Amino acid sequence: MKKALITGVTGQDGSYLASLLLEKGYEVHGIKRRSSIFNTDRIDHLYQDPHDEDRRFVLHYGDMTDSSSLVRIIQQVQPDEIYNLAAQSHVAVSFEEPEYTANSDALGALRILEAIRILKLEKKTRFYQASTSELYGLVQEIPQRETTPFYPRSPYAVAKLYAYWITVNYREAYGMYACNGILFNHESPVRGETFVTRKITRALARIKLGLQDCLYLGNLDARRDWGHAKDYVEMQWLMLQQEQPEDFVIATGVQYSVREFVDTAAREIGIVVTWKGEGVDEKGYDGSGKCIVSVDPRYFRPTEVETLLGDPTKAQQKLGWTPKITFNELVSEMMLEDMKAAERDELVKRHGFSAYDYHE
Ligand code: NDP
Ligand code: GDR
Repeated sequence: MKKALITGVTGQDGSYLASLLLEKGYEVHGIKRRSSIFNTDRIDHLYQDPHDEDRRFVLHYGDMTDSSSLVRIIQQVQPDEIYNLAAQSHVAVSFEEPEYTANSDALGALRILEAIRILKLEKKTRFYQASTSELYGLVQEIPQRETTPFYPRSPYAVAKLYAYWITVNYREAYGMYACNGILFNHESPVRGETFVTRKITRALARIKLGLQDCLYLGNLDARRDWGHAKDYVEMQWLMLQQEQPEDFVIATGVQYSVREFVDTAAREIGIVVTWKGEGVDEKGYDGSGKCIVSVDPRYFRPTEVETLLGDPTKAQQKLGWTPKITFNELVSEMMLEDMKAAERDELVKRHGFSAYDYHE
């Protein structure tokens, strides 16, 4: 039975990848970090009792900033494959926490690669690095492909640039099977709530049910190539199954603006969007009960990535990979799940909890 180790297993991609690898018969180990509250919501459905001798899903405490924990876990697990998904992954937050972002996202990748080398696992353990379209930043070519020059535009992207090159360097220097997936934005119903897509679907659902009045956003004209996380983790696995390690762009090849995402999501639940500045007052509310979307400059970034559009030709030709889930299907699934969550919240707000419910 193959063993895989996933850093960032509690995140969006980690949860989809863990499911996929368990379906494929792997023994899956995940690294979670210590938190004062439960942080395993996305993988609770995969939980297996530690007393179960046949369990194939095991969690370990560790942190990307703590080499000793990483070496200990890798030594104990002796994985065939490591998927390095852990990161401070929010671009805007990286301007607030640049040093921490560099430590976890750049040096974190180095720590894993060094652990593989120190433990003499270079020939056994294959390594996947979660690289990103943010590397292209101020784009030098449209669409972006594997050969497009990088121009990172945030502390997050600069940290990921280091991780990208250290992965290439360990492949060349030590003959390791190490590769980069340069993934364009991918979303899902379990996308973090502060990324723009999930922020939009969550807010529109709550506005529809009267739980919230207004959705405040930053740059509405930013354009992204949005795919579905479920499709993209399949590619992460495929990249580690090739004869030779190589880097791949993973994208849909289609882009939309943030404004178009809002419109598509609003249409999905039949609400009308009123944009601030179009017949609304300075609070962004026109009193008509319509959905109000207002621009708040606090969400602008010091340096913005205006447009990203990937060219997935190499992945299509060499990995036989094409995304299955369309943009409209992605938005529809996210809207549906956030409507269900808002309906639950609205029910609680309307009826509250009673002692009777509690004891039942
Ligand atoms: P998430 O933010 O959903 O998940 C990040 C994961 O990393 C979480 O499990 C988080 O733990 C963990 N983590 C963060 N810091 C540390 C640390 N110091 N030590 C250990 N674990 C840590 O990201 P996604 O799942 O969306 O993305 C996965 C990876 O792919 C990331 O590296 C991201 O940068 C990259 N990427 C993502 C893209 C996307 O569109 N989603 C596109 C391109 C690249 P916790 O749950 O406790 O916060
Ligand atoms: P991104 O994703 O920065 O591309 O990084 P995000 O969803 O945060 O932003 C996409 C675009 O939307 C604009 N935007 C807003 N963004 C947020 N978060 N909140 C807002 O209110 C808002 N309004 C407009 C942003 O300015 C930006 O242009 C994601 C992460 O998953 C990274 O880890 C990953 O590497 C890249 O995708 C590929």
